[in-house]
Amino acid sequence: MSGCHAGLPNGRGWPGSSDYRSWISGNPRVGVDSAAMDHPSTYIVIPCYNEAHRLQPDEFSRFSSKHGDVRFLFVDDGSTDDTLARLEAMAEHAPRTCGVLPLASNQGKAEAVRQGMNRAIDEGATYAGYWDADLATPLDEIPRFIQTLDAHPRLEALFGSRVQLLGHVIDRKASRHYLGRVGATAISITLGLAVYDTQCGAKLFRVSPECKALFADPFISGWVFDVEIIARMAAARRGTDRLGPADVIRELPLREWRDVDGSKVGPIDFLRSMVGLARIHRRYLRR
Ligand SMILES: Nc1nc2c(ncn2[C@@H]2O[C@H](COP(=O)(O)OP(=O)(O)OP(=O)(O)O)[C@@H](O)[C@H]2O)c(=O)[nH]1
Ligand SMILES: [Mg+2]
Repeated sequence: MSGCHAGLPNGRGWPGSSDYRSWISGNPRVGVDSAAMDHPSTYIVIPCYNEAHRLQPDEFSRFSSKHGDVRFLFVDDGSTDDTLARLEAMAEHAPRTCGVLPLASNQGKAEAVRQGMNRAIDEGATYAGYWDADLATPLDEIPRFIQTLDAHPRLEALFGSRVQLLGHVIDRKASRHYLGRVGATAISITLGLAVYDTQCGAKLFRVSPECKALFADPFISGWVFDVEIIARMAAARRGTDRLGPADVIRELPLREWRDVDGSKVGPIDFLRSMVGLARIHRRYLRR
């Protein structure tokens, strides 16, 4: 049997099936080594919309050859190019570490990530997160995310953060950087939280009932759905004795991040994001 099936309609045959479950619990018939079985299973959702030209199958297979405990779940968001065919080929080539969840139509990154996270959680992931398909954040950062969640049981989520520090390579166009800083300041004020970078496409969550709730309902904010996740967490914990987002989310400064050409996010999305922020404030943060 294979761990993942590629591109079957409605995820049919995807590892929700009972034989997949036996795979993740270490069915000896499929030869999963015991080290991989003992380690928490991490799912990384990769939202893909018309990514045929930016996908780097070799990079995924290089990473997987070293880290068989990390599973990639590619969500094809109704792409109109060859993305789905390319993803299916990857999953066929590496069924233990790659799977494809095809969405029938384009629904936007937020919904694609949400669908992927729900699938990962349903499949029994211990940690689940998402990563941009352009690999602006290299896959080699993933193990550090896993190790940090392993080492700090109090933490519920890790957000990759693009901070330029000596010895780190953060290669970002100046215009994107400065616009990003304006947006980040608005976000920080809206949340009332000293967060530096909510918009980096590299995040990992500890799966729990609360994590499940964070992704249960469609987001109302479009591209700033990452901010909405924090706002949902804040709203759920307000008035309880539980620690707030500042104590359970940590930003992890990335050692490497490089802008990759072909971004689909433009200035109009910046304006839409500001509207999204206002919606988030109204729905979750106004007291
Ligand atoms: N599902 C979905 N994903 C999208 C859509 N547009 C972009 N994405 C995905 O979102 C991720 C980020 O998209 P990019 O176009 O690289 O965004 P970016 O402008 O580079 O954003 P930064 O990397 O944060 O600067 C990629 O994995 C895309 O495939 C969309 O309409 N739907
Ligand atoms: Mg990008």
